[in-house]
Amino acid sequence: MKKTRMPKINNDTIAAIATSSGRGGIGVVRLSGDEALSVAKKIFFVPQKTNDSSKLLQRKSFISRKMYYGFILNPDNKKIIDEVLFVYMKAPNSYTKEDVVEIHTHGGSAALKSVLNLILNFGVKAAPPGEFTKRAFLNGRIDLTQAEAIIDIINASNSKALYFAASQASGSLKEKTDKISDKIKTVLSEIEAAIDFIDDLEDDLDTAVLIDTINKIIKDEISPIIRFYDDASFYRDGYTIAIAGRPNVGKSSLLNRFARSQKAIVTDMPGTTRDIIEIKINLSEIPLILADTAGIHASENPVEIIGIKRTKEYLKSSDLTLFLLDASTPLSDEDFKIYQKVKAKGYIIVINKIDIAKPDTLIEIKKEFAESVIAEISCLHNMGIEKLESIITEQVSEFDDSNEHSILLNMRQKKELQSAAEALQRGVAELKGNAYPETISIELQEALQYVGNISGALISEDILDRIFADFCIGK
Ligand SMILES: Nc1nc2c(ncn2[C@@H]2O[C@H](COP(=O)(O)OP(=O)(O)O)[C@@H](O)[C@H]2O)c(=O)[nH]1
Ligand SMILES: [Mg+2]
Repeated sequence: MKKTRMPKINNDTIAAIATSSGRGGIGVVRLSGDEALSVAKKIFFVPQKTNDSSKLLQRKSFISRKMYYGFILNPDNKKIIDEVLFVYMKAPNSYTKEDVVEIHTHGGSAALKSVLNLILNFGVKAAPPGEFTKRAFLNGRIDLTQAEAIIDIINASNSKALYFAASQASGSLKEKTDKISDKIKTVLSEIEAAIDFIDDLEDDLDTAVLIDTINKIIKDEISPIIRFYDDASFYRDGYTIAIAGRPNVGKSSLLNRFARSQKAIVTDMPGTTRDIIEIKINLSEIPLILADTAGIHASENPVEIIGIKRTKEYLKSSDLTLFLLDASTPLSDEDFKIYQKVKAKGYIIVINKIDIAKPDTLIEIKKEFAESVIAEISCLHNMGIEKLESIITEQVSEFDDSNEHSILLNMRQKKELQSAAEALQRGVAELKGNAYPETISIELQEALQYVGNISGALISEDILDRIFADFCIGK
């Protein structure tokens, strides 16, 4: 496998607005690089007396990590742009390990942009997305798993995602991959020792023990983390729940109840909903994507037919279905047809309109779906919704996310781990076939490289660029 040297750091001084756009109490402009302080100093002025902006002076020296109060002035016309706080963080004690200056302005975009423009006029470069964190990585302050965890912290939409991202930012994944690497290295050293001394692998190497050790690395260390990615990826991406049922059972009404607003049109006319309407909510800190769908029935209307086709596709891809039935009308063939589509995956039977339920229908439904989880609700009168929410939460959070393998990988990290496992499997096959130790060694080295890619020990520049392109500007 091609090994690449660590990319070089570009030493230009960079600057960006680090806070998100829009109005806010404060906003931060951040600079990093050799010229950060010398440039920022040119536009920062402090009052001679507290609360008196009539006499402003340029400050010559700054103590690292001390907050200074003052004003940003346009150096050309000496007009005040904003009242700010100013902090200088001397290398290497900063986010990037370079000299960093942060200017805390008021949070309107005009103030922030004006300050940034002044800085850029001095030849400072506008930072591309992720450039600050990339420098933190290239300067060795954090490894790649920590850098990627910072994106996840920024993107976290719920406390669980935040928890996993924060534990990764403090090094949990790095610890894990180091452990896996160490185990591979132990096997590798035995095989490499054999390269120099023997011709016949079987005589001198305990092949059975080595095979067993490698299999254990795959089974006990790598596979559980990959499995956790598959099971828990909804913490990152959201858990998709389709609301399905025949026309007029109250699907759109239920979506609106979850949304706590009128997202979907509700009428007493069957076939109102044609497009799939998705909303995102957090239920007990689990991010859910709920989808209102077109009522499934035999329709002649070409638009509705397209909607029904989309609904059927959505049902196949969603994680869970809320299968709605109407307590006020007897079960129909349509209900059973939909049930056939729904039952292959996780579903909850939701009986709606219990405010106008027909006792016979209720009994019939409960008998028919005796084996299923059933919730009774009235969308119209907001009854049973909280109970339904807790049933959903129970179903979704059934799996264990508290063991040592509970590390929420991203797609890139998962692929590297998978490739490592495949390389190890090839190693096992070769051990079984009594291949030359050199050949087996190559597979194990490849596995090591893949594991190493996760923390970024040896990684190419284009992969790095792709990773950091996912960041926001100013981070
Ligand atoms: N009585 C009663 N009517 C309801 C309830 N939920 C929905 N409806 C009514 O049923 C009709 C169809 O509702 P809608 O949400 O559009 O159903 P959809 O076609 O499945 O999306 C509307 O007139 C709603 O007001 C309920 O719990 N009780
Ligand atoms: Mg509808």
